[in-house]
Amino acid sequence: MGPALLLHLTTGLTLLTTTTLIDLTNTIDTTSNREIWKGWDTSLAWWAAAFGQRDDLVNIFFTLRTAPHQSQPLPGLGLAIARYNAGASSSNIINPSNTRMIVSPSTIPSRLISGFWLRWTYSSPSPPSWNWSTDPNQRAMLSKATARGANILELFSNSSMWWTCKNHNPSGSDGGKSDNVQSWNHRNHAVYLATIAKYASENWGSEPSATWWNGKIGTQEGCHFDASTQADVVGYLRSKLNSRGLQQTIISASDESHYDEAVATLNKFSGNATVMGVIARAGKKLWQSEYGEADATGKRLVSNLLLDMRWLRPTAWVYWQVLDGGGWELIEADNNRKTIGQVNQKYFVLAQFARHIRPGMRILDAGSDYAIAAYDHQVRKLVIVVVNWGDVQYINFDLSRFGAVGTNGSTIKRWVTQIGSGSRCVEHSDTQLSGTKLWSRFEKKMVQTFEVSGVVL
Ligand SMILES: *[C@@H]1O[C@H](CO)[C@@H](O)[C@H](O)[C@H]1NC(C)=O
Ligand SMILES: *[C@@H]1O[C@H](CO)[C@@H](O)[C@H](O)[C@H]1NC(C)=O
Ligand SMILES: *[C@@H]1O[C@H](CO)[C@@H](O)[C@H](O)[C@H]1NC(C)=O
Ligand SMILES: CC(=O)N[C@H]1CO[C@H](CO)[C@@H](O)[C@@H]1O
Repeated sequence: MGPALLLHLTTGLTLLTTTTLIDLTNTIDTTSNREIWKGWDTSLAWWAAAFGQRDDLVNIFFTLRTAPHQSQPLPGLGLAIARYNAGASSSNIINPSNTRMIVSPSTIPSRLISGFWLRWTYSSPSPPSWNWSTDPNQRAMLSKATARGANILELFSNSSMWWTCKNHNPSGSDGGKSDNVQSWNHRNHAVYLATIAKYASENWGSEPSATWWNGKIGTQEGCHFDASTQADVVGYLRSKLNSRGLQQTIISASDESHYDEAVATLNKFSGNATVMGVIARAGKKLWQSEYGEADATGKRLVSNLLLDMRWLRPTAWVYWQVLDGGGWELIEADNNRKTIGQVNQKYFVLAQFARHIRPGMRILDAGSDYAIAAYDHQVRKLVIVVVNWGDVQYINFDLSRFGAVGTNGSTIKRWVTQIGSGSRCVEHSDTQLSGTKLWSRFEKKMVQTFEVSGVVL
C-alpha cells in the first residue's frame, strides 16, 4: 500500500502544479518590419583606460569565442561597436598665464580621460599643442576591438577640453546647470572632435561617427550644454568634418540621461541640426547610447532592454561600463586598483541577447513586452528572446505567419539564463518544432533564447 499511496501523492502534486501553469502564446508579427540591427556596444572610457591592454578582456567582450575568465570559460558577447571617449583632461600648464586644469575635490582620478588638444594655440594637429600619444590604454582597446571585428567606432565627448570650459573644470560648470563651454570655444569643440575623427580615420584604422553628452556630475568628466549650444556645435562640427573629407561621418545628438529630456532637446534643435520633434517620425536612426544601472542580477537589464526593443526601437544598444563596481558592471572591477573580480549574472542575461541577435538581422515584434524576435535573411534563422516574469509556465510561440518554418519535429536550440543566480547561458537541444509552434517551460525570472532554422519570412 505504501508505494501506491506515494504514487498517488506524487500524481496529485503533479496535477496541482499543472493546473497552476498559465500558458501564454505569442505570435511573431512578420509584418512588423523593424530596424536592421547594427550591433551591441560598450563605451570604452574608464574601464578601457584602466584595462585596455588586456587581450582576455577584448576576447570576452568583442568576440563570440568562449574566452577564459579567471580560468572559467565565458561565452563572448561579440560586441560590434566601440564607443570611444574623447577626453577633456590634461595636466599641462598653459603659459604665459600659468593656466592649469581645475579638478573637483570629489573627482575620481580613473574617471578623467586624457584629451589630445593641450592648449589653445593651433597651427596643425601636432606637438606641442596636440599629444597623440596620450590615452594609450583606451586606444589600445579600441584597436584590439577593431582587429576582432568591431566595425563601428563612435567617438563621444563628455566635455570639451578643460581650457575651453568657463571654469577650466572638465567635470562641469559651477552649479552644473549652466553652459560650461565658453561661447567662443563652440567652434573649437567642433574642431577638437573633427580633428580626432580625422586622425582616427588615418591612424587608428577606424572612421568614427560623433556624439556627445549633455549632463553633469562632479566625480567625472561631464559638461552641461544648452540645446542651443549643441545645435551651434553640431553646425560647426558638420562643416569641420566636411572640410576634413569626412562627409560620411554621421553626427548624432543629443545624448541624454532621460527619454523625456532627449525629446525636449530634439524639439529645441533648429537649422542644420533639425531632427524633428519625435525621433521615429524624423526618419532618423536611434541608438540607446548609454545604458547603465546598479542591479547585478540582470533583472532591470532584461526588463529595460525588452521595453527599449519594443517601444524605443533602437538600432544599437550600448552598455555603459562592462567593467566597474557597485553592480553597474557586467564583470566586477576596480579601475583605480586595477583588479578584476567575478562575473555578474547580468553578463549572461545580456549574452542571451547579444550572442544571438546579430548585426544585419531584422528586429521583429514578438507580440508582447516580455519577448523580442530577430530574423536573419541570409541563413533563414529566427531568434526569439523571452523572459518569464510570472510563475512557472509554458510560453508558446506561433510562427504560422512565416512563409515557411522548418520541418515538423525539427530540433530547436535554446539557451537558458536564470536572473539573479543559477543557469548561465546553458544550451539545450530538447525542444522540437510542432507544426508551426514551439514552446518551452519557464521558471519564474528565467530568460530563454531560441534559434529556429529554416524559417522563411
Ligand atoms: C603625451 O602623452 C603621454 C602619454 O600619456 C605622456 O607620457 C606625455 O607626457 C604627454 N606629452 C605631453 C607633452 O603632455
Ligand atoms: C559623462 O557624464 C555623465 C554625466 O556627468 C555620466 O553619467 C557619464 O557616465 C559620463 N561618461 C563619461 C565617459 O565620463
Ligand atoms: C508533427 O509531428 C508530431 C509527432 O510526429 C505529430 O503528432 C503532429 O501531428 C505533427 N504536426 C503537424 C502539424 O504535422
Ligand atoms: C543636412 C542639411 O540640412 N544641410 C543644410 C545645412 O544648411 C546649408 C545652408 O543653409 C544647406 O545648404 C544644407 O542643405
